[in-house]
Amino acid sequence: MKRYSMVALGASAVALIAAGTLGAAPVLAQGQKTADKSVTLRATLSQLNGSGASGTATAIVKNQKIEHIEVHAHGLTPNAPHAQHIHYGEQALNECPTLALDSNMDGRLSTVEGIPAYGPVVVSLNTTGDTTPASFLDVARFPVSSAGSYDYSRNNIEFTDVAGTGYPGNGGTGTAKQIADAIRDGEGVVVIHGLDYDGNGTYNFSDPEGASELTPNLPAEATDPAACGVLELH
Ligand SMILES: [Cu+2]
Repeated sequence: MKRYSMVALGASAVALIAAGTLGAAPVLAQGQKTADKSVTLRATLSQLNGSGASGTATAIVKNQKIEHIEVHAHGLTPNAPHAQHIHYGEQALNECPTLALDSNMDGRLSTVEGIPAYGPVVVSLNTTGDTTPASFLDVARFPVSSAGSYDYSRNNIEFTDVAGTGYPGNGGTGTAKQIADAIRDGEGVVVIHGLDYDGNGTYNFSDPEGASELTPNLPAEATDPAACGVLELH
C-alpha cells in the first residue's frame, strides 16, 4: 500500500463517509494498518523426522524488517551446524509438515517434501552476512549446537523479493512487502535443519540417507528438517 499522509488519508476518509460509499470502511482499515505495522510473533518448535529437537522462536517484525529475532533450540545433533530459515509460500499451507508428505515413502521427510506445507525459504536465519534465500545452505554461517542446544539472535533483517514464492504474475516472485505482510499475518514457518539419523555423531554421505536432494555437496543428514514451528501473532 502507498504511504499517505495522515492529513490526506483523513480527508479522503471523511469524503468517503460523507458520500456514504461502501469504500469508506476499507479505507479506514488500511489507515489503521499504516499506523501500526509492528508485530511480535512467536513459534513453538516441534521435532520432525524423530529428531527429538524442540524450542521456541520470537520475532519482532516492523514493516518490511525483522527488528529482532531469536531462536532457542535444544535436543539437536550436538556440535553440528544447523541451517535455519523462515519459510513461506503464497501457495503453501503455511504449517509444519507431516509424514503424509513423504512422497517417496522412504520414511523420512526431506526439505523438498515439506515445501507444500511450509513453502520455500524467504529468510536465512544465519549469524553473519547475507540473509536472503541465496545463503540458505551456507552452513558455515549458521548456528552450531553446543551439546545439542543453541540460543540464536539477530537484529535488522530486511525482507527481500523472493522468486518461487508462488505469487500469480511476475513469474511467481513475491515482493518484500507481500512476503513481510504474510509473515506479519502469522504465515511464516521457522524450520531448523540437520539431524544425525543414526546417531554416529556427524552428518555423513555414507549413511543410508546419502546426499541431500538440495545439493550434492552436503549429506541429507545436514539438510533434512529437524524442527518446525509457525510464527504466530501474540
Ligand atoms: Cu529451511
